[in-house]
Amino acid sequence: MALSIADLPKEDLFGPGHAGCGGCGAAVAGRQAMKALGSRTIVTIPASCMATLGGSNLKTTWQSPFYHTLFEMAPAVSSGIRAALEAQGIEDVNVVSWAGDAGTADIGFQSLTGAAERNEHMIHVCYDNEMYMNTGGQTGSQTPMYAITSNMTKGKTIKKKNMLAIMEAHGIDYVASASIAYPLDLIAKFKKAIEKPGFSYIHILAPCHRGWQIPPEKTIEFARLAVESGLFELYEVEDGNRTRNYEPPFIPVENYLLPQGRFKNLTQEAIQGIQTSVNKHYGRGE
Ligand SMILES: Cc1ncc(C[n+]2csc(CCOP(=O)(O)OP(=O)(O)O)c2C)c(N)n1
Repeated sequence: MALSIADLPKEDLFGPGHAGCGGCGAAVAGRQAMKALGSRTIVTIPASCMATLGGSNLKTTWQSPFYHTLFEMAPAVSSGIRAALEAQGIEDVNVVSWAGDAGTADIGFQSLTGAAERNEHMIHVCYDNEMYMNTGGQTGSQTPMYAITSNMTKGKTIKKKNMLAIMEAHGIDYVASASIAYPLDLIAKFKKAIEKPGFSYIHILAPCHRGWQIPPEKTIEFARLAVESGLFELYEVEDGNRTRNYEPPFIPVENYLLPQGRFKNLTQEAIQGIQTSVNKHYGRGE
């Protein structure tokens, strides 16, 4: 049966009172995910906005243990925590590494691929804001082509690396994409991941209004436009079976791209190229 809002716990185990920017997409993702994960969860977070906004010194907004790791190693630390829990016979704790796109796809990739290869009993979350935001919005492998960043001021010249496909290729228990604009879908995916005996990977599109150069109150709206245009597909892979969770209405990609300041250099030719690749991906006519 489909999940409904009435099924969700009222308590918030992440926020309010976090130290992030108003309109932070990553914080919304944390709040939504914790509705499924619950307080019997240990979260490891590498260097990122989420590490900072989740608390520092004696304050934390996570209502569950949260461990700030070095940049390269959240999945390795999670693996160690799972081993320690197992050694103590503790089975009712979710172990989650929660990283930004750099902590997942770039600087953190070696520990992620190792933990996935071992099919560790854990969930890795990539909250993808498509830039290195905690250090000022630099380009990474998850930055889309053409996006302007603080170190590529004319726009990125290479394509976004497909992390979901890379993680699927590990043959892990569960792979899913999610968006903060579709909270019930996101929460249902966390509920599924908790039940898996091995490794789950959840990739959440979580816009950053500063990097994307959009109004802060439009974070959710842009997370939705990405999905509605078909540029960010909601799907999951279980036991090798791929399911699309939402059929987008296919609004034109330019409705999503052009209002964002980071795409202000987009040419009509580039927009057409992006639209063509979306059409091709979904098997739609030109
Ligand atoms: C080994 C290492 N290199 C660089 C840094 C500096 N650093 C801290 S956070 C960060 C960017 C993190 O980007 P991402 O993982 O995408 O998360 P976001 O900041 O966007 O939330 C960088 C480069 C560091 N702490 N450690």
